[in-house]
Amino acid sequence: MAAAAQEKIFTTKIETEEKIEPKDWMPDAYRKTNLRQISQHAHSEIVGMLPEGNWITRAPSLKRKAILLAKVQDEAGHGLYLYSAAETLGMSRDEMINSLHEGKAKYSSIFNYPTLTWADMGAIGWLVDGAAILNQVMLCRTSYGPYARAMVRICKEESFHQRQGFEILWVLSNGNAEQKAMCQDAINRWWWPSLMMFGPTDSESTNSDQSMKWKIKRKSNDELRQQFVDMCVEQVKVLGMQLPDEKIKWNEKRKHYDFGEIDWNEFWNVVKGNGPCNKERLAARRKAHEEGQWVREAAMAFAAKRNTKKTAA
Ligand code: FAQ
Repeated sequence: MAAAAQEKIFTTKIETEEKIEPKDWMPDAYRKTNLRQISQHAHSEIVGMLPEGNWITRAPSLKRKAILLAKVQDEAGHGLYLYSAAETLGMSRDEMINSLHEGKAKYSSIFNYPTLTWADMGAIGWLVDGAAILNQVMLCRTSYGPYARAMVRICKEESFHQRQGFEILWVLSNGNAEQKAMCQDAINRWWWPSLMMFGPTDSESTNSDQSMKWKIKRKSNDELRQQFVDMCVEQVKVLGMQLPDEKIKWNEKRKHYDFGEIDWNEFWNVVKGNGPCNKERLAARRKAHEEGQWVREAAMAFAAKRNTKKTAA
């Protein structure tokens, strides 16, 4: 079929909300943008296991340990669904993982901050998973079929993650003076980095225009960030805590909360690899990958043996 005719079918599918599937013709740039975003998203899930994994052995009770363990395992699962979705676009998982380990691929800036106290587990669940959900609910309707379907299941699990985080903070906020202070301190440290998760402001977002036209993204970075601020301002009241921004104020005209300026220098510094934990995170990922080599080899040998038996039968 002629290129123009193929492009017409693709454009019509986008316009009529029909999903683009792996075997469909798609423009190269559409393939590349999806691959970039989905693989970055997968890397974020996998690197995102590290800050919380740090607290599994130090969780304050067996129940908290079991919940945190389940949450961190969920993140691994999310990474796997997303790597599988990205593989349908023609890049192998090995290539994606090498690119992460070589420091070439991006992952969310948020995971380059340290987890200093138990309250950070609450703040990550409430704020980080909360921000992730807003973005991911929109992605359940993204135009690339495998990505949209992966997001449906991920969102269900993320909403459990968010609630468990809020509950950790709720317990601390009803505790003694030290626990209340720990809760406030975690909110103070995670608030601004969580706002940065939505990406640069719309005027600086290089990919947004095209991604919105292709319906990969359905809402802009600033729209989602505003939705997040509006949601958190109400939720923090339940905790009896404060968001660390004196400029938060209801704007009757906009029907949204105004908020202070994000430190974009900090954001770009972290994205470029110079955040508080970037080097530590990549070193931990590389080490885990190297130490897991024998597991991958054993799994491959087992699969090959099973296949030989099936062929012989
Ligand atoms: N960090 O033109 P835009 C989670 C980069 S999952 C690092 O606006 P785009 C679950 C961006 O890649 C969290 N880099 O880009 C969990 C681009 O660079 P490039 C992850 C960032 O793609 C919870 C450049 O800046 N979620 O948390 C960031 O249109 C708890 C220009 O930006 C997703 O990945 C950033 N924050 O919009 C796990 C969702 N923001 O690639 C464990 C899917 C921007 O041109 C524990 N991704 N950059 O070199 C998206 O929705 C989009 O990719 C955005 C960025 C919204 C993140």
